[in-house]
Amino acid sequence: MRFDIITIFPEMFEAIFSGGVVNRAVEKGLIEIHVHNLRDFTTDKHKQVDDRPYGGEEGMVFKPEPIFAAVERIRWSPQTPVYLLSPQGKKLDFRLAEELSGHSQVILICGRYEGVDERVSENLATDEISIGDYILTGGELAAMVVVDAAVRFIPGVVGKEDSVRHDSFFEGRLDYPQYTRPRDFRGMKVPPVLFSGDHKKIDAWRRKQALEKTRQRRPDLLERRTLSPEDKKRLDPIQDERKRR
Ligand code: 4FV
Repeated sequence: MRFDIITIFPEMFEAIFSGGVVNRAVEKGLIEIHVHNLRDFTTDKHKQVDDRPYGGEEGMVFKPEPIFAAVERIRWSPQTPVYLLSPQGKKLDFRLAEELSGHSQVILICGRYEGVDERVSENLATDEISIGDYILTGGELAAMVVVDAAVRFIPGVVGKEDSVRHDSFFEGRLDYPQYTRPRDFRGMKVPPVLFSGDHKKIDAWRRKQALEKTRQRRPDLLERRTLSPEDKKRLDPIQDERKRR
């Protein structure tokens, strides 16, 4: 799978993709990440990529010409999805991340300043993606998040395949608590069940904890999924316990 990223700050990506799982995946040839400088697709000697907004207003807007030129040069085929990172986009979640990982090429456009000429979104981009309801100074960080979330779905990128399939969100719940040594840190103890060696008990405890955390922090996730009778049973005592309090 190949990501092509269009930005005026290509150097921002060097650091991010020079280590960790993503870098290892590149070295293993499982993925390719190509970062393109938008200025290389300008035709004027000032390599102008932005201009003042029509209708007046502060700030600058990215011009359409360099972006269209870049995408038309980079794109392998009309099937290649082109995403503009913007706060107006559809929210990135694990489903969208997995969908992206299914393409052989994905192009990501990173905006800056007040945004990008609307004709890019209307006539060039397949869609827009947002990583959250806040305004960033540029689309670069959002593009990094998209790449990092998507590559985990590519076989061989994350050590234990099944760990992706068992990603908490896959199962519509948050993750269960994790602990490591020491068993007692400043009187804060690891739940004994976790070193009981009784894996049935451990799994049940983890499931209950995950459901409890999901109910407390992300009840919306529970609404979206049908709970198995076991999970229902696991949850109810918690409900009753809460009612008692
Ligand atoms: C953003 C987001 C985001 C908007 C103006 C870049 C900035 C500037 N991108 N999810 N939230 N982009 O805030 O993706 O051009």
